[in-house]
Amino acid sequence: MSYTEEIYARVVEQNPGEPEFHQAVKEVLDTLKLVIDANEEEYRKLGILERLVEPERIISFRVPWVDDQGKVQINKGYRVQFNSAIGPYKGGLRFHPSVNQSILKFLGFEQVFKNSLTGLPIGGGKGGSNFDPKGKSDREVMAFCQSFMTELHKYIGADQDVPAGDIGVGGREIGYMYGQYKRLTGLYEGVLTGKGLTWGGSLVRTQATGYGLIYILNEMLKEAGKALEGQTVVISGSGNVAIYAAEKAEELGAKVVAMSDSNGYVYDPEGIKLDVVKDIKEVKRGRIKEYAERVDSAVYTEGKGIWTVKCDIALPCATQNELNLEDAKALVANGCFAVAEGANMPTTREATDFIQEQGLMFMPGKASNAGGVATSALEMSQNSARLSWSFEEVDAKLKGIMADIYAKVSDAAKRYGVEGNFVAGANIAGFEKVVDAMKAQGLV
Ligand code: NDP
Ligand code: 2IT
Repeated sequence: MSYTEEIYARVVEQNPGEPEFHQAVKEVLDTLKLVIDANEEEYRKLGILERLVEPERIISFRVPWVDDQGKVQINKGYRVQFNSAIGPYKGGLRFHPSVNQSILKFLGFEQVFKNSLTGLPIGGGKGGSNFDPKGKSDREVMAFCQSFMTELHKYIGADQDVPAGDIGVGGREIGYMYGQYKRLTGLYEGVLTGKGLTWGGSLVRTQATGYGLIYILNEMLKEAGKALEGQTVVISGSGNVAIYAAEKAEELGAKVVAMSDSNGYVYDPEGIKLDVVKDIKEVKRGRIKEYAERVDSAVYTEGKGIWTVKCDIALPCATQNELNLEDAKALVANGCFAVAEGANMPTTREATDFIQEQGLMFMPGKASNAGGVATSALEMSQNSARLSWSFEEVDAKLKGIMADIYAKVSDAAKRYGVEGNFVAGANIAGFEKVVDAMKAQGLV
C-alpha cells in the first residue's frame, strides 16, 4: 500500500462513523499522491500525513439555554482547531441541526488548505452547534449565542483562534457572540470576523464569498477563451454565498435563472430579481417559495431538482453533497460547461469525477469560496491596525487574491502534469505551504 492509501485506511479506522471527514480526506490524499510518491520516504519518516489528518485539538461542550416557553434546551457545541502552522486558527461557525463532529472535521480539514491558498497568515479551524436558528425568536437566538460564547471564549482570541459565520450564522449571531465575548473578557479585539460596520467589521465581507466565486470563475473562463456575459447560470441556495454570487454574476452580464433553499427551487426565465430574494431571505427570513408568489414569471418546484434546470454554468452554493452523480448527468446532458463550488464540498466524489471526465471546467470550493475567509483575514488586519479600508480598496484586494489563487491552482496542476485539474491543483498548492511551515516548526 502506498503512504497515502495507508493514511486513508488509518483515518477510516480511527474515526469511525465520520463519512464526511473520510470523504474530504480521501479527495485530498488521492490528489496528493502525485506529490507524496516522489518523496515518499521523507514524508513517511516525518509523519507528515499522520499529522495533517489529526486535528491539533477538538473542544466539545454543552450549551444550555432557555426557550420562550421557559423550558431548558441543551445543544452540542464544538470548535475543531485543526492546524495552526501558518497562523491562528480561522474558520466559520455553523448552526444547523445536522452539525456533528464529522461535518466539522471535514470543514476544518478543507479550511486548512483553503486558508493556505489565500496567501494570508491564517491556520484552519471550524466550529458550530446542532442548534437550529430557524423559527427561533431574536431573544432565543441571543440566549443561545451568549451561552455558546460563555464556553467558547476560553479557547479563542484575536491571535489564537478567530471564528466567523457559516450556515445559520450571519451578522445577527456574530453580534450577540461578540457582545458576550467582550463582556466576559473585557477585550474589544478582532476575535470574530463578519462583524457589523459600526463595530469593527470590514466592508465587502458580506459580499466576499459570492463575489470571490465569480471573480475566480471569470479567471477560469478567461483562460478558456470564454466570458461570463450572456451565460445562463443556476445557483443553489439563497443564503449569503448564493445571493452575492448572483449579484456579481448579474452585474457582469450573466442571467441567473434559478435559486433554491432546503424546501425547493424557483425558476425564473426572465432572470432572478435579487431585490425580491434579499427581502425574503435577509429581511423576512422567509422561504424561497415566496418568490414565485411575488414574481409572475417564476415557477416554484418543491424538493430537489434544481440541477435539471438548463444552464451554461452551475454554482452549488448551499451545502455538502447537494450535487450527486445523477445531477451531474443532468447538467452535462443540458450542455453545462462549467461548475464552480460556492459551498464546501457540495459535489459528491462520483459527480466530481464524472464532471471532470466529461471535460467540463470544475473549480473546487477550497479555491473558489476562499474569498470569504480571505476578506475575514483583511478584517483582522484592519482591526489590528485600527483602520477601516474603503469598499473599493477591499474589493480590489479580494479580486487580486482570487486571481492569485487561480494562478497558483492552475500552475500546481501544470507542474504535476495534470493541467486543468483544479481539484489536484488546489490540494497540492494548499499542501505545499502548510507542509513547509510544519517542517520548519519541528514536531509540535
Ligand atoms: P446561509 O445559512 O446563509 O445559507 C445556506 C443556504 O443553503 C440556504 O439557502 C439554506 O436553505 C441552504 N441549505 C443549507 N443546508 C441545506 C441542506 N441540508 N439542504 C439543502 N439546502 C440547504 O449559509 P452560507 O451562504 O453562508 O453558506 C452556504 C455554503 O457556503 C456552506 O457550504 C458554507 O460552508 C459555504 N461557505 C460560506 C462562506 C461564508 O462566508 N458564509 C465562506 C465559504 C464557504 P434553508 O434556509 O432552507 O436551510
Ligand atoms: O467556509 C468558510 O470559509 C467560511 N465559512 C468563512 C470562514 C471565515 O473565517 O471567514
